[in-house]
Amino acid sequence: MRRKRREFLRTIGAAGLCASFPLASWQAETLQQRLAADPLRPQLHLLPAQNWMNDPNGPIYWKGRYHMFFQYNPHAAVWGDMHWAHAVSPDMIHWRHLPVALAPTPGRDDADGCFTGSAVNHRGTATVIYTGVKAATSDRATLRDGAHNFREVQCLATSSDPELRTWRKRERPILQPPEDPLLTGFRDPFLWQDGPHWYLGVGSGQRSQGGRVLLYRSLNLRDWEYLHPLASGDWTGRDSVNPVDSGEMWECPDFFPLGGKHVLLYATAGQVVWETGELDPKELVFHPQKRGVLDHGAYYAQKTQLDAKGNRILWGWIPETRPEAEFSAAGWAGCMALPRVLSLGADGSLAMLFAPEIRSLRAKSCIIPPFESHVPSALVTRALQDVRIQNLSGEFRLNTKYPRSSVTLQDRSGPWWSATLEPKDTSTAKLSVNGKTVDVPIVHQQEFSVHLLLDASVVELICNGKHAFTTRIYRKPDGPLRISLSDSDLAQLDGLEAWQLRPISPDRLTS
Ligand code: DQQ
Repeated sequence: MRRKRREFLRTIGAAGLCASFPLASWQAETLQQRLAADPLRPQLHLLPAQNWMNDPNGPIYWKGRYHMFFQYNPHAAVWGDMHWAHAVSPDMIHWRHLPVALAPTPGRDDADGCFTGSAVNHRGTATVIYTGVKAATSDRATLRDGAHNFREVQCLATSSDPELRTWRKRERPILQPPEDPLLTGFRDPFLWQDGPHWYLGVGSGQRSQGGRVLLYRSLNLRDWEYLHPLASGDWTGRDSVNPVDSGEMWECPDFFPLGGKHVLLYATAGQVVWETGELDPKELVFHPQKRGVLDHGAYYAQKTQLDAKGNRILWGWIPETRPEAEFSAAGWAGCMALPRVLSLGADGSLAMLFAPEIRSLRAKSCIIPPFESHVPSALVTRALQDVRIQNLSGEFRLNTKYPRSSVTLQDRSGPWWSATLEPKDTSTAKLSVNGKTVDVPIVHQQEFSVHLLLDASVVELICNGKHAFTTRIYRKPDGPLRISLSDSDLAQLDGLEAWQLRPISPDRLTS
């Protein structure tokens, strides 16, 4: 079905009909106008000019510019026919779209999709390794999720132009999947280099056992030797047709050194998991010591890169949480999370902050410094009345005292977003965001620090520099957003900053 559609588009394109057919340009124009006026469409987050996107792919700092590739369906605002879209940025915030970097090649091993992968600098040449998929019979398929039977292989492409606009695919895959009837998948490669060797990890798993990262080694990125699993996890015990839903398959693994430890990230059962621990340098096996959830909300298929200063930057896909019929009709789906800087917390857990580059978007501000006990609450209440965020495009930072803290943002129609933190026991607190509650670990908690970035239907929250919770809200704004605190919350408040944020493009089409 998808193939037929592509062939049809190629045929009419070749006949020159696309350019001269007035209905096509009229339709494109109205879709653009509709997207530019859609108040739910983000204005600060990277997303394609129209249609569907998912995972970040191969982010790389190359010749002074940040390049981001991402999973993209050029035909519709639903998942399918995966291409690698491409955007470039001077600062990881302001993006310019470039032509699609990778498209499936009919007849080849990536005929049904160029899935997720990574980009590296190999002896001065930009090189991507990605998963190619092609429909296969069930016995040859490695991806069997109930809807598709795909055989997954790892493919390589290189670019020699400075803007990475054009990519040359190697004709044959560089890696075939292991012959293993229990294998639950074989995709989403990541790489690291150590001396003359390249190491490649591939997301995988075993039926009724759990997710795995399979480790390979090479000197030239083309010829690979299988070593063993770098890391292994546990099955949830639930039966599911799609092994990703039951923790039997790990998608989008990533592995890197951080603060004297190693960090493993993987996506499974609808969440991204982080593990910090030690890499045994001889055995090349990862031993996790701590584990947590990277973001408790709408956040998946993470990927990291090093920025120009050597910081470990986290990217992720923010999916839609509304029904498919709604986002498909809207003409766009998904966006890229804003960059976050990762670090290792004092207790060995993963910590994160929004990348400082985001500050370049700040416009009008309202700052209420940390209060002295003698500041009359009437003054604070009056100052809070000045906080008005227009067009759902703003940033908030506030501190409130533990144990119980709550904050609400509201427009004329009532509460729009709210978060509460309250103790559960001595080592755990309950964090609730818009009615969804999760347990988060706490250590000697004194304060609740909230850092919030809101952009149309997306709210990214980082709480206490550790606990992230991304929310989607599909209610159109009714007037400016204001902050609302009860008298008891006001008594707990200990400083607040709010900024109106500037869009990254004038028309919500990103750039
Ligand atoms: N998305 C890609 C896969 C990956 C999944 C396909 C995770 O490579 O496993 O679009 O969202």
